[in-house]
Amino acid sequence: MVTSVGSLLVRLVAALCLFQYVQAKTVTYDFNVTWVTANPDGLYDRKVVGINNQWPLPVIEVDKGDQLVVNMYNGLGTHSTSIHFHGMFQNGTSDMDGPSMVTQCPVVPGASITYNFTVNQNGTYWYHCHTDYCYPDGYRQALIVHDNSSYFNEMYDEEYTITMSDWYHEMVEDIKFIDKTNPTGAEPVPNAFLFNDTMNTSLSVEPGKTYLLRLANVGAFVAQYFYIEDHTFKIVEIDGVYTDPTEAEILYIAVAQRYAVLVTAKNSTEKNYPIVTVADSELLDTIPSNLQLNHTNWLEYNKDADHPQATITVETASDLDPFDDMSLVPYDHMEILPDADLVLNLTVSMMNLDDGAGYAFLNDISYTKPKVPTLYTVLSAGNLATDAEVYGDFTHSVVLDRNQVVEIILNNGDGGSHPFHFHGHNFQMLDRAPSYGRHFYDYADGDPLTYDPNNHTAFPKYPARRDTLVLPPQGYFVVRFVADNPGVWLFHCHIDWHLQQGLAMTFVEAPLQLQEQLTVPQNHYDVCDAAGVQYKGNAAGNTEDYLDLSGQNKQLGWLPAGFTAKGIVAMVFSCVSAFLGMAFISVYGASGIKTANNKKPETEQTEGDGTASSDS
Ligand SMILES: *[C@@H]1O[C@H](CO)[C@@H](O)[C@H](O)[C@H]1NC(C)=O
Ligand SMILES: *[C@@H]1O[C@H](CO)[C@@H](O)[C@H](O)[C@H]1NC(C)=O
Ligand SMILES: *[C@@H]1O[C@H](CO)[C@@H](O)[C@H](O)[C@H]1NC(C)=O
Ligand SMILES: *[C@@H]1O[C@H](CO)[C@@H](O)[C@H](O)[C@H]1NC(C)=O
Ligand SMILES: *[C@@H]1O[C@H](CO)[C@@H](O)[C@H](O)[C@H]1NC(C)=O
Ligand SMILES: *[C@@H]1O[C@H](CO)[C@@H](O)[C@H](O)[C@H]1NC(C)=O
Ligand SMILES: *[C@@H]1O[C@H](CO)[C@@H](O)[C@H](O)[C@H]1NC(C)=O
Ligand SMILES: *[C@@H]1O[C@H](CO)[C@@H](O)[C@H](O)[C@H]1NC(C)=O
Ligand SMILES: *[C@@H]1O[C@H](CO)[C@@H](O)[C@H](O)[C@H]1NC(C)=O
Ligand SMILES: *[C@@H]1O[C@H](CO)[C@@H](O)[C@H](O)[C@H]1NC(C)=O
Ligand SMILES: *[C@@H]1O[C@H](CO)[C@@H](O)[C@H](O)[C@H]1NC(C)=O
Ligand SMILES: [Cu+2]
Repeated sequence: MVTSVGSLLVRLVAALCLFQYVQAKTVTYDFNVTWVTANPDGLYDRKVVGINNQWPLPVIEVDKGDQLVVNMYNGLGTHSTSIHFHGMFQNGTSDMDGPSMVTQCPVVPGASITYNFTVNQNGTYWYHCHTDYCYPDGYRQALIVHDNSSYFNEMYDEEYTITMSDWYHEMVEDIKFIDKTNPTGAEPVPNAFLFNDTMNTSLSVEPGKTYLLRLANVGAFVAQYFYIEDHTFKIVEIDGVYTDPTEAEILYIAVAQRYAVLVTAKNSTEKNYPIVTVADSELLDTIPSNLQLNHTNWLEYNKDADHPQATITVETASDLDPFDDMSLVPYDHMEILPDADLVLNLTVSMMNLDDGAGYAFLNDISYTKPKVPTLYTVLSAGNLATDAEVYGDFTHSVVLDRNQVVEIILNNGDGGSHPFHFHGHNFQMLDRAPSYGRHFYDYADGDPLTYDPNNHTAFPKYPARRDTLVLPPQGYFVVRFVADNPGVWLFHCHIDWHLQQGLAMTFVEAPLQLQEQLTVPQNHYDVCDAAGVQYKGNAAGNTEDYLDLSGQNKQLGWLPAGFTAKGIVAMVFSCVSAFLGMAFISVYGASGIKTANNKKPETEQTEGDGTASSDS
């Protein structure tokens, strides 16, 4: 329930605590979510999602160990919503994770929900809407977990939180994207790029002091390069994982990724230095002449001195050689996990379905939301919760046993890069090809690389971990994690357009333990009642026979033989680069054209020895 709403109200309630040094407290935010008008790029007034009549939205700030309570009232009138706290493991509170139809029902206009969970992590996170692709409309902001016992706590004087993002003038709903008029699935090109939800700003610094910069790309689509002219910095955290301090000059920050870096100011106050962000134009199908890809903000030593524009020394972003996050070492030196109990071999592809529009697939499945949120299917299915069938064919659910070591091989059969995010976990990054740098895009139009378990680069002893990892164009990555967090967790591309096209799957982790552990608060079920969404039953809403999926939501049919020339041309065009030299693509291609039903292809997975079976 929203009790007091108006201005942002943060109530701090110190909890009774037996331990002298532990000061866990409850931090409460009341969010009244309504439309407001904003013009952060100085080009266009638009409607954005505001909180308590404000935009930019409030940064959520807590200390490690705090209980975070967010009371959200949906005052949008027209749109449903929900909040995902990106990077929070929600260990024991999977119901607080936020994605609609995965762990909760959509919060319809006029309804309220309370999120309430313990924050047992440190570092730089963010929150955003996770219903119907609404965060590009402004519903996103940083979430900082302060930790004054971090190893770098004594190494800096002050900290700054900075978001960067792409920016659209149109509302998401007004952008024609999944549409037969856009058969190639070309992503909407942003109108601008923002630096902390504005432009042309300065971070004031004092000589000799060291600053912790918390950087978060809260955009919907475009990655950005980041550097500060004449300054290097030390990376100390990625996606909430402390790293050994590692010097870097240029970062490549994909959407949803975060970096915390230490920058030491020079001793002289004569000059101000450009903080440069460059949008990765390789991601854009077209670059309108009026789109400013690079931006200068300033490390300001002297506000009366000149604020010079960046001296871009290279012509295009692809010539910038960014720091390769695979080479970072977590500060805790957690060793590589043992060989996996379960290996999933997944391939990303983009194809057209029979409406002529472009969709995205993991092993031929384009995520399609179920009729009952998957978490609620777990909680109502009894022992059948361990049977992936009950979650339906198009949520692409994989059931994990408690504490299994899981390895994901993700091959990219597409010429675009995809920042993949895993809810509820971070993963160990074992291998990726090609690596960041000048050759990152070499394969976009050429022969794809596929991961060969018998011939790969040596895995690191202490692999870097993060919750969002970029899958290179026609390359691959390999990650591992332990299924030690009972819950329902989405694994998806964080380009919001690709999520909308179905580039997602679901991990149902330790469902029987989850049934024992979790009690969903009544207000979450009330949200379902308000939305008219069932909270019992299988993916098709069947509460009698959980193995009967008739009536489930399905992805559209494959392109039938003899589909209009326009459709075929579109499909061939969109897939042409992926076809080259890829044996499995001929199978996909053929099945795509010849079959017109919704038969689910087998998902490749095997137990045990690290090899995965091929298509059956
Ligand atoms: C939310 O804010 C709107 C606009 O200021 C106001 O009309 C409405 O009463 C508020 N709702 C609640 C529940 O406070
Ligand atoms: C930032 O500065 C540029 C260049 O001077 C200008 O074109 C742009 O309008 C400014 N943006 C804002 C939001 O003030
Ligand atoms: C939040 O959860 C804690 C722990 O379960 C509980 O004690 C507390 O009452 C809850 N607070 C709210 C506002 O729901
Ligand atoms: C660290 O943070 C806790 C909780 O906010 C606070 O009680 C404590 O005084 C802080 N310690 C230092 C050394 O700043
Ligand atoms: C949070 O920080 C503390 C102290 O620096 C550290 O011991 C702990 O492992 C960190 N927790 C996580 C989840 O990173
Ligand atoms: C970035 O914006 C947030 C929200 O408005 C603000 O709290 C923060 O101080 C800003 N950061 C800087 C470096 O100005
Ligand atoms: C700045 O001055 C301090 C103290 O004189 C010195 O230790 C430090 O090396 C200087 N830093 C730089 C970057 O010159
Ligand atoms: C960056 O800006 C400079 C000067 O404003 C311009 O000449 C250059 O083409 C821009 N580069 C990119 C990649 O946009
Ligand atoms: C192993 O991979 C490397 C690098 O991709 C390649 O050059 C080499 O031919 C491969 N070796 C075998 C035996 O396949
Ligand atoms: C979740 O909590 C359990 C029990 O405290 C712990 O063993 C596990 O490592 C945690 N998992 C994550 C992802 O935080
Ligand atoms: C993964 O699947 C693809 C497509 O079916 C196949 O080409 C590849 O060999 C498989 N990789 C492994 C490690 O099984
Ligand atoms: Cu993607």
